[in-house]
Amino acid sequence: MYLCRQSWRWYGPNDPVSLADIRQAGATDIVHALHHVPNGEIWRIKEIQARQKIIANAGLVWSVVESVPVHEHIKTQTGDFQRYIENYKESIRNLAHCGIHCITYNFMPVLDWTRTDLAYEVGDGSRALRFERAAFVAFDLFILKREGAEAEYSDEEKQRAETRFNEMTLAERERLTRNMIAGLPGSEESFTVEQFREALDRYKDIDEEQLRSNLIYFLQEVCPVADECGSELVIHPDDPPFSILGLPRILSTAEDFRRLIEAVPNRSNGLCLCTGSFGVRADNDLPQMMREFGDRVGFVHLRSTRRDAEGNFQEDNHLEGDVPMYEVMKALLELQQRRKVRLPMRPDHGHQMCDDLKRKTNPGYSCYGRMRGLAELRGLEMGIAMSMSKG
Ligand code: DNO
Repeated sequence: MYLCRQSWRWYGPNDPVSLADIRQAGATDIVHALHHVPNGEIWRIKEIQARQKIIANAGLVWSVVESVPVHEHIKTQTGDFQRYIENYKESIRNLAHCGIHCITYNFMPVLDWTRTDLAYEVGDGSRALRFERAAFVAFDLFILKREGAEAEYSDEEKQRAETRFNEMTLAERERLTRNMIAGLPGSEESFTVEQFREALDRYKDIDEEQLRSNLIYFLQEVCPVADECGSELVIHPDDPPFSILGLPRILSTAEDFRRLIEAVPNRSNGLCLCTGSFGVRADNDLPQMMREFGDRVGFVHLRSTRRDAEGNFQEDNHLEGDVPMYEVMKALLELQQRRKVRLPMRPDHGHQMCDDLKRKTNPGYSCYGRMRGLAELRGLEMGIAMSMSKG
């Protein structure tokens, strides 16, 4: 049987979850990035190898990069973007030289993933990441005071946001601001409110079609290099999978990815199928996406979210919530047998729980929650695999 490669995101030597912890959780593969290299600069072979060595010494293998960030100038096609594209090509070559062929990236303007609450207490006392619509709208209208924002929300939403904002203490407002713009783990960017307004401003003339065409241009440039290296560039979907703060978003649905592979059919143009991100939209049929894009899926993030009618969502335990994990896993196993490959998957996010509640952790990336997630996913995988192999 071709089973998943069980992987785990590690943030580097300062990550409170050590490589030894990860090994004990049962993962074999590491998902990692050179977070200290500034966005846009080349990842040098020596630096990649130094990290590989640390990881190998712990009995693990660095097999996926998450992420080589795409510089904002590439997304907006301004400034020195052509140089950043050349640098990106060089990083692809250097990683391939070191035997690393799976590279994750995203094309979300300004912000990477976004949540309003990083410690939302759920019923069992553990803490989850949450996106609360009213708090989000309150941030937009009353903290950021974005021009034109009012026109984008219904009267009911504005009312709810105002009530919510008035109820917040100063400390809560500050925390919300930090959560929104100070950069979640892996985001690589953080802002003050003023800088954030400037960053948004750079997109005022860039609509969805323009951003999509900039992404296509980028891929037309880098994919031939990745093809040549036998590497894959797997795009991570928008999180949340809809436009926020007036910014265009172009990888939120199956149709978005379909358009991308039609425009750039190169073998290396792949997908990081993140069930938690896509799963926030009820119109994303995840098992079907796994089947349809099976040949392009190079990396899988498994997690679940639970949404409600008001547009809030929170991260759920891996086998609960709105993501049909059994169907997703079955489709993933089927495609691996068909393609005769073992794809890396990682338990994505996890609640802050048990001893991690007493420690400082990277939001979403604490040890126990992910360990629980991986254990559940591994059991699910084995159950399905056994019943498949027995006919
Ligand atoms: C969040 C992550 C994202 C992801 C990037 C990929 O937990 O899944 O930050 O790494 O969007 O470029």
